[in-house]
Amino acid sequence: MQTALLETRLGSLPLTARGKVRDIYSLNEDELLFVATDRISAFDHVLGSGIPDKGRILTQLSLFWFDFLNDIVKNHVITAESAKFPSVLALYLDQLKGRSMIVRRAKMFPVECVVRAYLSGSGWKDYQATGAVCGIALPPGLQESDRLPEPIFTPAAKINTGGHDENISFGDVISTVGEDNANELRRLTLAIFEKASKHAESRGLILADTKFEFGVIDGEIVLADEVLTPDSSRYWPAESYAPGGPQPSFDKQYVRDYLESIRWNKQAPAPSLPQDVIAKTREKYLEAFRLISGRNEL
Ligand code: Q0Q
Repeated sequence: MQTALLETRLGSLPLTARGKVRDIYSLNEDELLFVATDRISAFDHVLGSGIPDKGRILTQLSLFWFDFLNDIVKNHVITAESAKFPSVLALYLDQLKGRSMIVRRAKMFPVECVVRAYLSGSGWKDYQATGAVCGIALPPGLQESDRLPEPIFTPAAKINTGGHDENISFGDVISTVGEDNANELRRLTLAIFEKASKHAESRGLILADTKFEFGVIDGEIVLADEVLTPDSSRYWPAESYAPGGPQPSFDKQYVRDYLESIRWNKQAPAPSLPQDVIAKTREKYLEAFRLISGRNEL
């Protein structure tokens, strides 16, 4: 079994941000290096084992989607071809190849642009408590995982890098970024989702919800961060869809089932995974890439 890259070490390159799975380094005042490790998180914890090639697979998936959505919105990617990386990265290409991209530094909106076509996760929790999500009233009597009458924009504010985000109203978005930007973020979020979910559906996958991050480059709103990966989206296998309860995750179900089987109390330190769960989960990421991109090779 290949080894998983759990941590990047890029010498003196300044680390800008470290998420659960991705690390961002500053190359210069206009460019950042975005690296996707093989870390995997479940129940808001980074697990003790990585999934070999997960970072490469999800990076290639993001790149597919950025290109697929180019007719709707520009993005922050400069290049993902390591042969074009600056010489300062020459020593680290073995860590970076296929799992990193150089992006334009953007002025990021402090809003997680979430869109939901199905009732799940925090949306289901808010609906059970209030009959609404982010102030959007929904029909009574919906069950968990029900398809919504139409996809809804359900923004969130980042509380801190580690924890949960908090669902906010569209009015809160207006207060944060102004009315024009709020309308444009919602418009772009819904337009991107419509095109992406139709493509996913044509490949046998339900795109239940996803999260976009946008920024401004040269006065223009661009799509940033990662896009439509299983880490930022809920993908369900269409053939097993059955509303009335939680759906099997396309990519993390083996992990979740294992963690339930050992009765993990969902407190740190998060357990490691057995080899067969790692191998099967790697296969699911490859399957998602092949299904969505139509390509067999990374
Ligand atoms: C930027 N992030 C997110 C993050 C930790 C991602 C900073 N083009 C950009 C981007 C992007 N994308 C960012 N800043 C300036 N220009 C994105 C929240 C944090 C790991 C991965 N943080």
